[in-house]
Amino acid sequence: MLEKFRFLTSGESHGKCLTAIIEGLPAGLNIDTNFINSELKRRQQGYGRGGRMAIEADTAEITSGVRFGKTIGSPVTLVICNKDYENWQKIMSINPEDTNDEKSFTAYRPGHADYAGSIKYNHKDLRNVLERSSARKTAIEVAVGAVAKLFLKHYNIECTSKILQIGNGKTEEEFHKEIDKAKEAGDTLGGKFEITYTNLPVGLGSYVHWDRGIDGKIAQAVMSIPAVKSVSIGDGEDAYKISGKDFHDEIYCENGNITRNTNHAGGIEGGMTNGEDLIVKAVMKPIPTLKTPLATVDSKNMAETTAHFERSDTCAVEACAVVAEARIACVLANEIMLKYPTDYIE
Ligand code: EPS
Repeated sequence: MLEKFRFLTSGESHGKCLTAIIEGLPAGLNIDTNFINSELKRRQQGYGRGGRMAIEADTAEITSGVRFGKTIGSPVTLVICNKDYENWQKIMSINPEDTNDEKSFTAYRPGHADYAGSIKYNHKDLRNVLERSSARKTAIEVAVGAVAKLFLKHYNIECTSKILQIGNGKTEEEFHKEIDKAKEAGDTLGGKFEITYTNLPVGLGSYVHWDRGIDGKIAQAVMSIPAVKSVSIGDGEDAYKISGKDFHDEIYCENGNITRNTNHAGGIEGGMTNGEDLIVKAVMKPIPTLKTPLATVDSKNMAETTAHFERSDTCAVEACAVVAEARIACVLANEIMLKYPTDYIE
């Protein structure tokens, strides 16, 4: 769907590294590696994260496309090495002679990709599904999103995000209490967050075809983050209970400029940005890997059992918001490139 700012990522959760190749960046863009790494650090933080984050200190190495701090127009390659690979070399080996079942498992985890993924790719060992379906891959996506954010900064487009709710908690103190409670019970928690992008030009996206609406592109980008189950724009999730008179943002003129007193539309009308702040809300479901495992079936004999437990987080909503910022940055960078095509920037 991203026509101009394109990227592919690869890498397994406990494999050697995560890689991305980004294509479409103009030459001359300043690439601040400290910024990329600070975004990676943000993704690793948040109350409720688990053991893996204590092992990793994610940093991205740039191996192509940048010279003396600026893009040169060629594809940019980013690499994040998995520190934990040291402990998984034999288990994740690419050599057939190393075949072993040390970390194999066959009891599907409800809510995860295990069941459908094993049928789809004909895997007996669910480890083969877990490794790529893991949210670990969002690390490299955040690195790509950081590059997109650097591109957006060139146009003074900035981003903020906040957590709206975790469990029943609506303040930071309550979030922590809810997470502590869930952890004690061997349970997990999801939550709701909001991303805001400011200073967007009018007219990113289009109404002329169903696949060119920027709201649809953003929804796809955020919905496909592991564990995200709902995405809405502005007050979209409450729109069914508000009448037209109260929902739509009336238009005024101040010193020759269009102004509004409200932004229920979240900055998008007719599939296009309208110059107001872009507001995206999303809900992450509770992480499906549970210490107190749920009922399931063992694929090797179809016997009823309990799900496989893999080390996991209690809550990763803060990290999820950082990932959503990154995914939206990629959509916006693509739209800017479509609207203002250029081979270089100064
Ligand atoms: C994650 C890395 C993973 C998990 C988590 C997110 O590492 P590991 O499996 O070694 O603990 O901590 O992913 C999930 C819980 C999941 O269900 O996908 C990361 O880097 O964010």
